[in-house]
Amino acid sequence: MGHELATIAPGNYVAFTFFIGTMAMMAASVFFFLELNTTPTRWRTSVLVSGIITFIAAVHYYYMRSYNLETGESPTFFRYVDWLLTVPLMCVEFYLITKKAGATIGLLWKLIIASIFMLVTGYIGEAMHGQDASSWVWGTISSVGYAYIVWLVWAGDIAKLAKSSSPAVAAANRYLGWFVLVGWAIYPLGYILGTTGGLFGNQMVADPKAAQYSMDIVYNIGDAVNKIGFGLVIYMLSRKES
Ligand SMILES: *C/C=C(C)/C=C/C=C(C)/C=C/C1=C(C)CCCC1(C)C
Repeated sequence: MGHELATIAPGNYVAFTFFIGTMAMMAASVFFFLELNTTPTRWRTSVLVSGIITFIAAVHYYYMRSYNLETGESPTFFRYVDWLLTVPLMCVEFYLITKKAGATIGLLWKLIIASIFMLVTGYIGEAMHGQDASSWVWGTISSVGYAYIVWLVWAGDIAKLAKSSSPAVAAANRYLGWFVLVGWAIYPLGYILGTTGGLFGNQMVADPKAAQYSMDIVYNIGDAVNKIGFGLVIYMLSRKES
């Protein structure tokens, strides 16, 4: 095979969502970066981090799109590299909005370590055990890290600090909390769909290739909703409190 131009065939929804994902992440990054000019100083770092999150995703999506198009495979490794960079940055957003109310670096580390734990164990389950029954064990272990983040944001220190902060910060934390509780729950769903013959010994999707494809589509939707959604919540906060 020479170097032919890979094109997206009609009906190839996987490649199409990678393409749309690239565009959406790029557009969001341009928006957040350009809006920095008119963002009050206090919120500039937060909006900058929003732009960095979607920019990192845009670069990965650009790569994952061609990887998927040319190999027909899931870009699992680069998916997790993307998440390992962007999810800790989403944790930084929680720290930044509650910093004025007293959030410590120690609290930021709790969030970051929990997110890395969630992602590394998820990667082990997906990349090494995606075809066997122990994938559900890794998925469950990963969910412990996820549950801890949900708890910190809804009931733990982040929730307490946000409540003691301004009404705008408290409201932003609630919105972000919904993204973490509902938006992030999209990912374990993709994980279950992609686990061929592994989850509780059941095959969710009969064809291994179809299982992989549905997983990628679900992850791509999750990323667009969560990364851009997070950024917009932060952006709205920066406009409410100026
Ligand atoms: C921008 C990317 C984001 C917000 C990615 C979030 C990913 C997760 C919340 C993944 C969670 C998982 C579980 C809770 C169990 C199964 C394995 C994972 C890694 C898919």
